[in-house]
Amino acid sequence: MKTLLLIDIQNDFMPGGALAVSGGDKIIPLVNALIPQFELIVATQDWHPAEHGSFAANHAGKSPFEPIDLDGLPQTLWPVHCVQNTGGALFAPGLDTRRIDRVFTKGMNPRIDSYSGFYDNGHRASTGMGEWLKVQGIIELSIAGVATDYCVKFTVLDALKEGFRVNLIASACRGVNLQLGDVDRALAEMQAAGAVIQS
Ligand code: VGL
Ligand code: ZN
Repeated sequence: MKTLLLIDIQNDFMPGGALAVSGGDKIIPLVNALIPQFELIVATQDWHPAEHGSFAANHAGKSPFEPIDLDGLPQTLWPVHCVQNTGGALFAPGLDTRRIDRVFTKGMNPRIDSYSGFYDNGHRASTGMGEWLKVQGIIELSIAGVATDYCVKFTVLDALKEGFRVNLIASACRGVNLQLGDVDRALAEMQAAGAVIQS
């Protein structure tokens, strides 16, 4: 079954959002045009509690984008974003959500971040998405969304580790580029791990 996996296409990652990804809104018409080409549509949502440990605001004296240690793992601190049941966590306006068959949320445990749609950053807990996709008989995923250099990248790398064939639809992804070149490096890393990078 041709399957499209949409990563974190949420208000807070769109221009004007709390953790805006430059050009994030440009992917929406492309994603809407892709949807009719697929039989199964799965989406992830970054879905943090307000007290999440990835938020700089929850660490006295720390600022967004600073590195810290969070429960033994390196963590980049972020602005407060995608808080459960707030407008910033909603799917971006204009995204055609009618054919989304299943949504997997991630990032609910305040002690650990979860960039991948499959596992938290320590591979300590699964979201259930990989198991569910396998039960559906899915062997190949086409992936689009934000951010190329964080949640898209870690989802792609986990999908490959889980044995899925992966097509990354690069034109329908945008990244943060905290450091110049991060998106290009992420694309190279995904390709080296076995993803097919489609424009
Ligand atoms: C993301 C940083 C923090 C993403 C989520 O969706 O790429 N990035 N939380
Ligand atoms: Zn997040």
